[in-house]
Amino acid sequence: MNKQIRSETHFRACNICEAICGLEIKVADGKVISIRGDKKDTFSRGHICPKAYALKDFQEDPDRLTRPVKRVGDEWQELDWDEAFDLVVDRLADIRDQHGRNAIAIYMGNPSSHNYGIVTHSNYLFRLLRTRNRYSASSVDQLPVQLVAYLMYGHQFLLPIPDIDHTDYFLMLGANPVASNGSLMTVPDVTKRLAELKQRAGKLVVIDPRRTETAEIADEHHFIRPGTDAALLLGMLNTLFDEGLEDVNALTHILEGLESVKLAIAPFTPERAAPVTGIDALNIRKLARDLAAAKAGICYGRMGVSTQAFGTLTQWLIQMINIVTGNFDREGGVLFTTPALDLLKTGMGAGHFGAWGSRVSDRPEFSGELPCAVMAEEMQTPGEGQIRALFTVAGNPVLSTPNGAQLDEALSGLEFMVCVDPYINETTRHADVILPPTAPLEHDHYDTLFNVLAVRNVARYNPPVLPKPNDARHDWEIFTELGNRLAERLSTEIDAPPTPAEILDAGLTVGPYSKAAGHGSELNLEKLRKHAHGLDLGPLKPSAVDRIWHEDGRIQCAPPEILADLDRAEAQLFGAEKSHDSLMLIGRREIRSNNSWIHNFKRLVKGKNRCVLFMHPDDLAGHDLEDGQDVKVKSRVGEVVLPVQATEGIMRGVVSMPHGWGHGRKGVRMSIAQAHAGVSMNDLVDDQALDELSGNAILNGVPVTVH
Ligand SMILES: Nc1nc2c(c(=O)[nH]1)N[C@H]1C(S)=C(S)[C@@H](COP(=O)(O)OP(=O)(O)OC[C@H]3O[C@@H](n4cnc5c(=O)[nH]c(N)nc54)[C@H](O)[C@@H]3O)O[C@H]1N2
Ligand SMILES: Nc1nc2c(c(=O)[nH]1)N[C@H]1C(S)=C(S)[C@@H](COP(=O)(O)OP(=O)(O)OC[C@H]3O[C@@H](n4cnc5c(=O)[nH]c(N)nc54)[C@H](O)[C@@H]3O)O[C@H]1N2
Ligand code: SF4
Ligand SMILES: [Mo]
Repeated sequence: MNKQIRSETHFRACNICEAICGLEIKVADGKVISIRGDKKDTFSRGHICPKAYALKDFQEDPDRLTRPVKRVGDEWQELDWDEAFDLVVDRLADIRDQHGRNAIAIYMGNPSSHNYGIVTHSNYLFRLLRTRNRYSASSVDQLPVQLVAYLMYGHQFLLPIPDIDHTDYFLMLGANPVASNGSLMTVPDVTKRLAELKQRAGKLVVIDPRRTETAEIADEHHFIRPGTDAALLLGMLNTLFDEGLEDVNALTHILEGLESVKLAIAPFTPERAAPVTGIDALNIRKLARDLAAAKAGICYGRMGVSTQAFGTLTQWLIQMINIVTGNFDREGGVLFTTPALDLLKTGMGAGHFGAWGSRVSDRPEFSGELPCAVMAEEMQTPGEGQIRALFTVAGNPVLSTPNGAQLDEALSGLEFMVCVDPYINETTRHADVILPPTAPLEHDHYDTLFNVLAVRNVARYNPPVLPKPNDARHDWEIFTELGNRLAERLSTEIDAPPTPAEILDAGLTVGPYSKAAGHGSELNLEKLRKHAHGLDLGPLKPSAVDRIWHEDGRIQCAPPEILADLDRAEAQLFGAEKSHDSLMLIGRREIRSNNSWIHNFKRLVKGKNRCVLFMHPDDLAGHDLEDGQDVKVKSRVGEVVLPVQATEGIMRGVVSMPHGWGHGRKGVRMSIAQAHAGVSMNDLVDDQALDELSGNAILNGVPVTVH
């Protein structure tokens, strides 16, 4: 007779990507038996993608570390937590005593922002270190977006978010949400929302050097030469002024510097942008006119336009185009969110820029972080302030940051390295000590950051799905423990922090839906607990007049740093002779990967090899190459070999490969990933070529040759 297995059902947001889908997770006998989309989730409405099952695979992965380990030669020895914490604190304190505080570097990776315990507690430790060598995945990602928000609106996280559900015209540059599920636009179920846009007779227009999954469902798609979006947007803004299409009336009283902008961009006509971008002048004018004519429209650009040579200029132009067309702070345009936990008012600093430069090549800091492209040179160049030790949290910079091979080499020369990470991967294999946290389903969850970026105001708290194993530590507990011990060692007094849930509760009760803010009923943790499927707090609403962070309450349209960068654009984008020998390499995301860390799960890597180079058939023919052949791709800094795949879905002169592969390095202990190793795109990305203004990496538009 079959034994009846009693299962329990849990609701939990997925923490893998920015879409934060609600999941229904069934558990029996302490094991996950099914994961489905939560149909009752107010925000994601049952949406789910194949990556969600990785939460089960992650939980059960025999390669995942559950106890601290110490490297002894090529071997790893288990430690108990006490020993591990003492070892780490001793080594860090010694190095700090001997070489000064900047000798210890910190790198924080992407999952840090999906893990609220890391958001609330990492600084409990890191502020004690007071190092200027702080790095994160931001400088291979959205740094220009934050910098522009800081300069224009006064706070690095005051970001206008596309009101996708109410727009009539969505102009999208360098983003592929159908594969990525959206970014700096938390939008579960994006494909359905884009279909709804079309049902209301709205339009989706995509600008991308590749005909992506998103371009496939768009009304219009224009190929663009990689790295030239600033020229396109300059041509569009120029058209808006030139043809009198401005519509800033509602904002006039809070706009500062609009006339300077008009003057500064006057030389950059669509006619000049056409040969640079490959989009003809008439189409550039039409894009500007269509956006201006829409009842409510959006101009939005993500990875493809943030990680290019003029990333900051491009992100500024996107803001300016939304402002000038009247779509900034308009329903159906782009708006600031009103999150239940208002990070801007509870601890997230407004930011600062250029307060110091990196030691070796004087790249500017932003909000206390240096560009991660300089990490290796800061490790390898002797002198005072040289990095001797590295602390990584939820990051894999060897596969994720420019010139990964050089960083790989630099890590092997460090005196000490500690990683808070569950895996021995391409980066953490260099560690002296690895401190593995509990798995996602073993701790509670709140999206501190992604609720700030969501296309609706929403809030959702989830208790743990599975019990915390004996003798395991959450990420936040690791930081608390290390912080306490380091404080003692440094004879510094610190107050023990509350738990993440207590911090959340306190934040909610001073937030915009609290009694303190005039709401009849208090939104606190207790109330959130009663709404397992999330709480919908309504659509985005105009609020800019009260929200601009600058002291004078005005939007700074013409930050001097940015206007000055127009000279560089004139010289390098419009003035330079184009080389036609090399191809331009761009990146690619696909639905079953998430950066570098979910290739160890069989169901996500099975099937044909995805780490291939896309190339136009004409370029293949021009290079005497055949579809399916292995090719050598070379850049200034490195070379990789991978199969080439012919496709007409990519612009001539452009090739594309995904990042996050390259698991074949010696010492990695992720058996399935190693069996599907691929090669790393970042072995080709140049650490010396950056967006000069922000220091952000250029991951798109890397000159390469293919043999
Ligand atoms: N060429 C190229 N390079 C790119 C990009 C690109 O498009 N092209 N994209 C860039 C972007 S946008 C990003 S965000 C970066 C990502 O760069 P990284 O953040 O450096 O890399 P990830 O692959 O996200 O590595 C995540 C690490 O976190 C660990 N981890 C997962 N969950 C947890 C957790 O809950 N706690 C802890 N402590 N650890 C955890 C994993 O084991 C893994 O080691 O890559 C960038 N690099
Ligand atoms: N499945 C999956 N989802 C993810 C991730 C993942 O790795 N896999 N990573 C997550 C992370 S960390 C992030 S930051 C987001 C990123 O989310 P998105 O930005 O939406 O994703 P990408 O696929 O990087 O989109 C960049 C697009 O820019 C195009 N592009 C390249 N160069 C240029 C250019 O010069 N101009 C223009 N106009 N376009 C260009 C590329 O062809 C690509 O289609 O995705 C998140 N979601
Ligand atoms: S789209 Fe993102 S958040 Fe949603 S299930 Fe997939 S990985 Fe998770
Ligand atoms: Mo990212």
